[in-house]
This record gives sequence, C-alpha cells and structure tokens, in this order.
Amino acid sequence: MVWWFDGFSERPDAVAFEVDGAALTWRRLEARAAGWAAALARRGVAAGDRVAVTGPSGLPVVTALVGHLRSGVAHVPVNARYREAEVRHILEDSGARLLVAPEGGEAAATARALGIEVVGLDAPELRAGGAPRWAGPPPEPAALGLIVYTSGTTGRSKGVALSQRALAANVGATTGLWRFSADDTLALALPLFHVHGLGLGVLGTLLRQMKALILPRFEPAEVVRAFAERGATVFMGVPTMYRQLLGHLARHPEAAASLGRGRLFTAGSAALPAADLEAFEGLTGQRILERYGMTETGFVLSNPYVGERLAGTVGRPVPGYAVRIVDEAGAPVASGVAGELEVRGDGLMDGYWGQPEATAASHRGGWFRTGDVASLGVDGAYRIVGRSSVDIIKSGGFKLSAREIEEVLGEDPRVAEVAVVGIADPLWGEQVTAVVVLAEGAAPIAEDALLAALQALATAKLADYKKPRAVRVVAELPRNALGKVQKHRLRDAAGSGPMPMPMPIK
Ligand code: MCA
Ligand code: AMP
Repeated sequence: MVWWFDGFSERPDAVAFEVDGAALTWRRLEARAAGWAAALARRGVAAGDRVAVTGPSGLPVVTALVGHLRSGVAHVPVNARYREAEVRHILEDSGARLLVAPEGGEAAATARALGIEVVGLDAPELRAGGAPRWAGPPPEPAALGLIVYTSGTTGRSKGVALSQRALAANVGATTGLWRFSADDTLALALPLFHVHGLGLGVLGTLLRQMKALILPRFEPAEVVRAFAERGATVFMGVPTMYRQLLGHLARHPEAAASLGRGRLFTAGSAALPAADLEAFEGLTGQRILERYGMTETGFVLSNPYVGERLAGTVGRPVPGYAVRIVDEAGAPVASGVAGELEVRGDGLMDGYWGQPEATAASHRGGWFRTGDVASLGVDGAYRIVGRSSVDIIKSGGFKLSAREIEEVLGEDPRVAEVAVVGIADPLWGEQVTAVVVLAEGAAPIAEDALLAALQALATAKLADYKKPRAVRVVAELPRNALGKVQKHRLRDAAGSGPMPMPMPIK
C-alpha cells in the first residue's frame, strides 16, 4: 500500500505544495509538520485525539493535516463559511482538543467560549518548523485520519470517521486508476474541508508525490493560468466549476488551448450534465472523467482513464469496491432497473463518530446504503439517477440538509410552515427554494421582500450558500394521508420535473 510519508524521504527537495508564491518542499513540509506534531505532544494531544481546523486553503492547513496524520490525531476539517452554531456543533460533537483557525474570527471566538484552545493559522508553531525529521514511530494504519462532518436527512450533521488505512486504500486506488504520478502538478481549487479536496487533492498529492498548486479561491482565470504558466497537468472540479470554466471560455476563447495542454480533468460531487462534458471537450479537447463518491464511502465508481468516458455515467467500481443496486426490500434488481446503490469496500468509514445506532442504520447486510438511486446500463457503466431523500440538497457540490434550513427559517414570526426543496439549476445543480405558508394574521408581504428577510435570517445563522435563493408563498403544503409534506410535489410544481426514481419518497 502506498503511504503518506514515503515522499518525504524520496523527493526531499521537490516542491510539494505551492500557494500565492510560497512553496514548501517535502523536506520543509516535514520539518513544519514535525514541529506541529511536537507542539501537539507538548500539549498532551495524543493519538486518537481530535483537532479541528478551519480557515482559507493554504500551507498551514496542509502542515496541520500532515502533523495530525503523523501523530495519529484525527483531523477535523470545518467549512470556513460556517457560522457560530455550525462550528460549535462540530467542536462539541467531535470533542476537539484544539482548534486551528484564523485569529480574530468567529470560529476562534466560538472555540474559546467553549474553553477550547485556539492556535492561529499564523502561529509560528505551524510555520517555523521545529524539528528537521519526524520523531517517534509512524501511526498504526488503523489510526483515525479524518472526521468529516456531513449533513443527513435528520438531526445535526454527523462526523464521518475515516481511518488512515481506509483513506490510503481508496485514495491510492483512485489516483492509481487515474495515473497520478510525481510528474503531475495538480491545480487544486477545491475547498480543503471535504473529502474531494482534502482526500483526492491533498492526500492524493502526498501519496503520489505530486506537486499541488493550491488556489485558495476558485477563479476560472487562475485555473487557466495554472495550466498556461505554472505547469498544471491535472484539475479536479465539481460540475459548478466546469460551468464557470465554460462561461470563462466563452469570454476568453484563447484560454481553451491552455487547458488543452492538461493531462486529466475529473468531475464529481454532483452530476455533470452531459451537455457540459461535450461542450468542454469541444472547446478544449479534454474529455472530463466523471466519477462518483461520498464522504462515508470514499470514491466508489469511476469512468476509465483509458477507454471510453461515457457522458452521463459514473463508470465502474474502483478497485477494492463492490456495488449493488437493490429495491426497497434490499433485493438486487435487474440490469437497467433503478434502485438504491449499496457499497462495500476497503475505503469505507469506520462509522459515524459517537453514533453506533446511526452507523448500524446506514448499513444493510454488510452493505452501506448510499441513499443514491442508480442504474446499471448494458454498457456496464453505472448512472446516478436521483436520491431517495428529498431532504438532502446538493448545491455546487456542497451537501445541505433541508431540515436544518427549515428550522432557521421557521424562526421568522411570519412563517407558519416552511418546506425547503432543491430545485434543478444549471449552475448549482440544485438551488435552495423555500415554500412558505404565512402565519395567520401576518401582514401580506411580497415574495421578494420575504426572500430578502429570510436570506438575512439564514445568513445570520448558517453558511451563506445555505440561504434560500427563491421563495414561494402557498396557502398550504401538499400532504399525504399521514400528514407528511409531499416535497416531491413542490419540486414538480417548481419545474424540477418528477423525481426520476421508482421508489417511494422517504
Ligand atoms: C458559493 N455560493 C453558493 C455556493 N458556493 N451558493 C450555492 N451553492 C454553493 N455551493 C454563493 C455564495 O453564497 C455567494 O452568494 C456567491 O455564491 C459567491 O460566493 P463565492 O464564495 O465567490 O463563490 P464561489 O467561490 O464561486 O463558489 C462556488 C464553488 C464552491 C467554487 C463552486 O461552491 C465550491 O468550492 N464548491 C465545492 C464543494 C465541494 O468541494 N464539495 C465536495 C464534497 P451571495 O453573494 O449571494 O452571498 S465531497 C463529495 O461530494 C464526495 C466525496 C464526492 O463525490 O466528491
Ligand atoms: P457528500 O456527502 O458531500 O460526500 O456527497 C456525496 C453525494 O454526492 C453522493 O451521495 C451523491 O448524491 C453525490 N455525488 C457525488 N458524485 C456524484 C456524481 N458523479 N453524480 C451524481 N451525484 C454525485
């Protein structure tokens, strides 16, 4: 098995990570991460403990991650857009010993209010490099690597506990399939708090001894510049990024040649529209390789590196994985029939952090239930055709819980009832829409004014991308005989089309 720490001795003077003109060679990264590991040990933070990290993508975040891996400490990434309550939940639930965060920010204040020590992203402990080499033995492969919080259909977000062994197995298999190597330079514009950017991006760079150009913000022009001037060979993006790149190419046709020089472009985290794949290929000559994954499972299905990359499909199982498609009762369905995708593999999570019951409920007969609806084509490729829950929204590659947003919007006294749904959108994949029943006696209000008020309420409490982008006022919400809101009817009415699945809506 390839392992994180190999590159440090094999290519000490090559650049591993570069951001905003600053670069870290493997040797310097080792010194910094070893210094951070020593700083943790001085504080009594030991293998199995959790350390949370938030803030902009950059070298300190990578240094912290590597120090955590070497110490066997679980790295708990926190979305840099999160607000107080969202950060507090993760710090409390994970039992974080420490938070690494920008000084003076909301996250730092939240941690201090909970009595959790904060180390600033600018702290010398993360920048100076305290020891030239690692001290002590490397961790056991079974040591925790990441705990990544993810939204579910019910309750607060859950921590997905991923062992270093699972991460190395899956990131190794996926990057092997895609032939990542020390000759590659990755243009890394994905956020470093999800498994896409942190796992495939940072861990993939460590495993394959590549060079990563970290782009702290996704800007199409910066991606193009990475290929034109900075030697990038690989880009991984969510479909929204490809949409934005297509918009950029329409305004700057000359940029297509620069992207055309790359070796590989991959997409995932949400469905890549076939038309976008074809348009990108038409302009750049690059046929995007689409794959499917999930925080709990790692990367499960992938189109081939060599061979036909079929638009609208996510290919076949990644080595180390088996999948099946089942009906409601858990019985496998025939080829071509849609059903729930279930997964087995060596990259699966250990479980939801501190939640054995939720972990057990997410499995059936040894298979992990993804909640995604898929079908297998006669071409041997899998297609993701929907989701079994209407309470999960995927916007720009971020997973959102409709319930969490409903809870906040329901605090507005004018709102008697609210149902949040994801409406199909060409840029974001799905767009957060709130369907509202006004409280009895509430003064009439235009939908625009209500939208502005609900957006203000949402952004005061939640990450900005969770706010509703549209509001519909209705006299009542459609309900079934048991009184449950029929959200699929709201989606249909808003023009998203019927849910493409043969299963009852949960
Ligand atoms: C930003 N905005 C969004 C989103 N992102 N709105 C809806 N959905 C979003 N995802 C809004 C902001 O609220 C703001 O609105 C406006 O866009 C501009 O904000 P800005 O920060 O400039 O946006 P951006 O930088 O263009 O962000 C778009 C993005 C970002 C780069 C596509 O959303 C992103 O990094 N997405 C990647 C998520 C990801 O890595 N997912 C992987 C999960 P306003 O101005 O109105 O306030 S892991 C996973 O899914 C599995 C494992 C897998 O298979 O990969
Ligand atoms: P997350 O929980 O943020 O890791 O998101 C995982 C979810 O993203 C999956 O359960 C799918 O719903 C979705 N997803 C990931 N890749 C794809 C893809 N290529 N096509 C469609 N949906 C995808």
